[in-house]
Amino acid sequence: MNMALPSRTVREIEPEPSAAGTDIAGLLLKLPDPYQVDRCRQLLQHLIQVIDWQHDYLAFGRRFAVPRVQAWYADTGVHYRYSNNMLRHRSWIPGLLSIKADVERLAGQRFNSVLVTHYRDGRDHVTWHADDEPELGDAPVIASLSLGASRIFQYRPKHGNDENQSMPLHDGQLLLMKPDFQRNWLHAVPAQPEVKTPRLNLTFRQVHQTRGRADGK
Ligand SMILES: O=C(O)CCC(=O)C(=O)O
Ligand SMILES: [Mn+2]
Repeated sequence: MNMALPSRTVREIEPEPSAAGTDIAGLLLKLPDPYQVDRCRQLLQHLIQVIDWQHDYLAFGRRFAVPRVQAWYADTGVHYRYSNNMLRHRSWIPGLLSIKADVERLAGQRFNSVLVTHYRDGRDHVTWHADDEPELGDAPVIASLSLGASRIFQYRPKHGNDENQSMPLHDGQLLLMKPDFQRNWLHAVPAQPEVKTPRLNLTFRQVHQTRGRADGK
């Protein structure tokens, strides 16, 4: 995860609808919503309860917290270093496996892992970064499902002085991030103190570099 400082003004861009979904500048694709509102509410409550949330990270021998809580579920032997913090490997649970199957069907892609992020309220956020770690391969496709509170998703080119762009991500929305998005752009979910309710974001990923360990941890 490469961090950069937030700044600059915000510009809304025009999405282009197509059969597969709504294309945004060839970088992002809004796929059809996988679930109705009631199902989204159920999933939000269920996942908040059953996920084995990680509240802090161990890096360079020190423990520290980030302004959100997260969990990493993946196939056995699949590991991922995120912002230099090794997330603890968790084995799939039924709730996440069934969402994965729905997301894979809509995205037309297979995934072997998911990073689940719990924004407990509008104070939780994630700063500018790209999900461009080598283990995601040269052409990472990431499917991002949002549940719960609507939050602003910002993005901007890695290089140059172009304006920030932004769009809201609402309850139940599924967004496909295409390879060029991670290669050439940064993204962030800024703090919105006025938001008082939780949001979950599930980013389904295909990790290529795996390490075999007998215990799968
Ligand atoms: O919460 C979101 O919509 C994005 C989260 C994100 O950027 C990530 O998990 O890498
Ligand atoms: Mn990201």
